[in-house]
Amino acid sequence: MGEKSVDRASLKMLKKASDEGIGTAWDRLEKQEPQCGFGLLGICCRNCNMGPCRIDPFEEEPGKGVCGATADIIAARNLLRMIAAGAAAHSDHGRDVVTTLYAAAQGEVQGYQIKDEAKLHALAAEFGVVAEGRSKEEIARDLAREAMEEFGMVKERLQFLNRAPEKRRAVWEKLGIAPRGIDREIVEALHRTHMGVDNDYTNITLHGGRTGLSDGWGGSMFATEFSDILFGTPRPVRGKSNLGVLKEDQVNIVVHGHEPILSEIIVLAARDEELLAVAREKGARGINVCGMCCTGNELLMRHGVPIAGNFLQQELALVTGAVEAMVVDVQCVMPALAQVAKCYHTKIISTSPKAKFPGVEHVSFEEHSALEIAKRIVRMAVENYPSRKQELVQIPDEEMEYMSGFSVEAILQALGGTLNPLLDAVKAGRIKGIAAIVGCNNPKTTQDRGHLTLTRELIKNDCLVVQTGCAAIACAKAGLLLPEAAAEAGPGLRAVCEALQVPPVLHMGSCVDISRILVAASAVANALGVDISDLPAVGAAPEWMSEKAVSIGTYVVGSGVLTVLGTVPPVLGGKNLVELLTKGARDVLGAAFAVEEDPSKAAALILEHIAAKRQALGLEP
Ligand code: BF8
Ligand code: SF4
Repeated sequence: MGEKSVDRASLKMLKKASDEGIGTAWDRLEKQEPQCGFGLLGICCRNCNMGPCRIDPFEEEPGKGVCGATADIIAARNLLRMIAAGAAAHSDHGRDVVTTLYAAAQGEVQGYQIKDEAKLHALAAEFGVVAEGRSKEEIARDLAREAMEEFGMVKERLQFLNRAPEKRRAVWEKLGIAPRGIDREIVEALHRTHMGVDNDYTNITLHGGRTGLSDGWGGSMFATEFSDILFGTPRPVRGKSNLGVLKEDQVNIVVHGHEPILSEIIVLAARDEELLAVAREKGARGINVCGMCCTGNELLMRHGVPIAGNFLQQELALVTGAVEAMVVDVQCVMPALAQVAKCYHTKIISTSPKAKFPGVEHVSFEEHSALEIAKRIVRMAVENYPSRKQELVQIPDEEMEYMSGFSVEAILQALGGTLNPLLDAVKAGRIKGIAAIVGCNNPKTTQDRGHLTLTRELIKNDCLVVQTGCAAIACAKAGLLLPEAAAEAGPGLRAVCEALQVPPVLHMGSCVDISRILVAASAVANALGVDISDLPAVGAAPEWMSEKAVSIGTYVVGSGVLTVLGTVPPVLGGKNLVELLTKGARDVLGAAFAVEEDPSKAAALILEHIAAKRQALGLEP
């Protein structure tokens, strides 16, 4: 195994974990190696009980499963199931936000309000909900009902598709991949991959495109837009990042997972005077709520709440010995946390009925008594403070300031209300192109190195970088989300950033907020009168690991943007499938996937692509 991380705080905690005999994801990966070759190539199938079947990639006569499935069919089915799981995760998160808005509109919940009325009205207009002469609650209720229908089979096309350029919508219609209903596409993906249904790898992959699009232009977009209505649309804000945000003399609560519905209310509860008084009684100077992973991104985007780290730091946060409670909901929450927590005083508190651990305290969170429950959770953390084992406490001093909160609305405001300054900069070549660098950490590759190397190479070459998810947290920790980081940018980008007082790397939110990037890309394409696939734009996921990332990559390619993956997806056993994903897709979608494990080479590939797109648009390369 190569170097584990480029993050000094992570390295310090890895050393501490090893001294204390605590295994982490890196150690468990080592124990898994060598990983199963069939699995890595995507050519094992257990979709029915005639199997499991696996295809020998070295046999001369191409192998088949018992049912006759070829390597391409098996790999395509496995890929579609990954996309469906990823789309389901994002969209079920979206559903919870829609349900919360509905309940808030009915006055049935504690602690939630309609914060962004302008967005509520904009969305009401978009969905044809009458707003005139009605209260915001009435509008929100009807809007939420409209959204609920988008998940099912009442409608024939997702409403948000209309945000895409006309040319892009025509591509989707022609290919028959315009999503109808969010849940419908996910269910159909499971149906098609059942034994003996869709036996054509191209047809299976096309539905993968439709399922992915139902995430990006559906479930994720609802998660983003409705969260903005409930919690406010992000505006530029500053805060601190990395494990150094944990406080030696305060009650540390880490909120980890994805949905802002829980974490927003925990932040509120932690300000409760009575709980603060109990904390002081227990000898703590205060209550310090920090984020982890995407729920942390939601909080930092809207409130500048400190973020303790990205995906591979969840265990390491516990290893500091200074976390009283880690409160988790759904997604990217490692089962290992329960084991690591046992070595310290930390309480893991699960809150979603969908996501429990054996032997871990569960406090079921539901929006109707949200504030009460949140206070109960915060109290549990506060009361745990005296149990801290001082001899095990070691908080790394790494801490870095960030600037975040770049919603599309905030970017527009920074530009002075119109896209023109950005378009002019792109046309004049001060900004060569725009790269969205997103996604996870993966112990198969050095933590944060892919994100940082690629980002630095691109800004140095005058590409504006937009980010979400764990990639954005990596850059926050490295100081790249500060206006001062423009010093690392090429002269053109640097001048633009200095004039606007913005960083060269814009943090646009959590992974569902990649929908913000779709909206921005559509706005730019519409302003130029072209398709998204004509733009000098790329997507990249240098360290991805999650099925959600597979869904994202699929809808980004489906939306017309080249997507460069830094860890190899499990499809290589399906040779024709690989051709389709990396070349064939280009002919029909105007974009495809590329895989490049070396971030410097990925940067070169991206810059070449951007230069070609600029030339095609008649701009200086
Ligand atoms: O949704 S980037 S490791 S935390 S999957 Fe998970 Fe990946 Fe992080 Fe956020 Ni996104
Ligand atoms: Fe084997 Fe076909 Fe069954 Fe898959 S669906 S396990 S390839 S028989």
